[in-house]
Amino acid sequence: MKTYLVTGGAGFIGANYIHYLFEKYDDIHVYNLDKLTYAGNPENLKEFENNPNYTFIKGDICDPEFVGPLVAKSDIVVNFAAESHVDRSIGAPDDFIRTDVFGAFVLLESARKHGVEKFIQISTDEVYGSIEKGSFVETDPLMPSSPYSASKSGADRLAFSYYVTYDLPIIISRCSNNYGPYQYPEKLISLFITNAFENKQLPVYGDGKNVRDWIYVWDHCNAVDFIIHNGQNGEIYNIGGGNERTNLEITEFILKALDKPHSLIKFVTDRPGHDRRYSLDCTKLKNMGWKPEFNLETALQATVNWYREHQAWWKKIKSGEYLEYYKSHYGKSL
Ligand code: NAD
Ligand code: TDX
Repeated sequence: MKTYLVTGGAGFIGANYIHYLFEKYDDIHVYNLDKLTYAGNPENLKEFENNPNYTFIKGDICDPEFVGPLVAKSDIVVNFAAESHVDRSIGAPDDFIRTDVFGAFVLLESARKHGVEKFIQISTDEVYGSIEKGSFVETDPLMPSSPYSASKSGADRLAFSYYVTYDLPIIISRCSNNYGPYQYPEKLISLFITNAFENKQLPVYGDGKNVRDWIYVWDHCNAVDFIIHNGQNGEIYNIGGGNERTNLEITEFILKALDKPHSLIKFVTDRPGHDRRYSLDCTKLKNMGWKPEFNLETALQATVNWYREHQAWWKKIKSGEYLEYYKSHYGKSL
């Protein structure tokens, strides 16, 4: 029986990862430590509420008193908890520095004190910055350009330092842009699908030609599982979907899938410091035997279908009803 501490498990990728774990393993216990910020939603894990192998704990990764006993009980720590939206980091960077950097530090210190079998720091492709041509390999220098990616870079390198200095069993993953079920409707794909359903405009930043490499969230979860079992301590692994598309290409796909007109597209002022292109060289992971399973067009269509079938989920979020509900159930600290 392995015990996992998944932080940020009520968010988009963390929730999918917990679904993934319970689909794959019977003999595990999962502690899900999540602060339930605006992005955390326990509804994402409703089906596990009565599962004796699942424990949800509302708490902050920045609080060592809280984190210590949980880390002490866990074999594997997977740190997804973060402020994750670039636009929010431009408006108010404070929480990004606090959670993404200091929170990672608190988790690492607890791991140093109590010992763990594996500590996975979920980093991101954004730490490399933008690249015009070619693709980044794991040894390339970090050139983050937003307060979000700079915070993630801080945590990424701090985690590495705990491997070098304290010999902690750290592995760092750097994944590209995820899409799929349970994504908070503020990111490109989840926002545009839900806006299109409501016949609202789709705000494309700048000329819409920025390129992202899209990966279905299930493939990301699968890659994290793969590196836990096959990765080497102290190593970094790029995880990419191999699906580079411009934002306009993604937007057009969504409009077509929903049979909505192009007139919903609205070109708006560009994001400050907007990275032009992200691209990962994933040869390292490929040579170890991992590759993504999902094709972009099929999985994006499945994602559109998921949002069609789960309108109550995202409408509650978009209307503000969700925040009101959790404020009354979990107190004022949202
Ligand atoms: P998300 O914003 O949907 O979820 C983040 C979760 O962390 C939420 O449930 C939130 O409540 C929780 N959280 C925030 N602050 C916390 C704190 N102080 N203590 C405990 N919990 C806290 O984010 P996501 O898109 O699921 O991303 C998860 C991780 O994956 C992040 O570390 C992000 O940097 C990384 N990542 C995301 C992508 C992507 O495309 N979304 C790509 C690569 C890497
Ligand atoms: O309304 C929008 N209009 C628009 O044109 C939004 C929300 C985004 N965009 C553009 C900006 C980017 O070029 O779409 C692209 C994708 O934007 P986001 O969905 O905000 O993602 P990005 O900024 O690329 O960062 C994401 O991928 C890496 C995640 O949010 C990060 O958490 C992850 O680390």
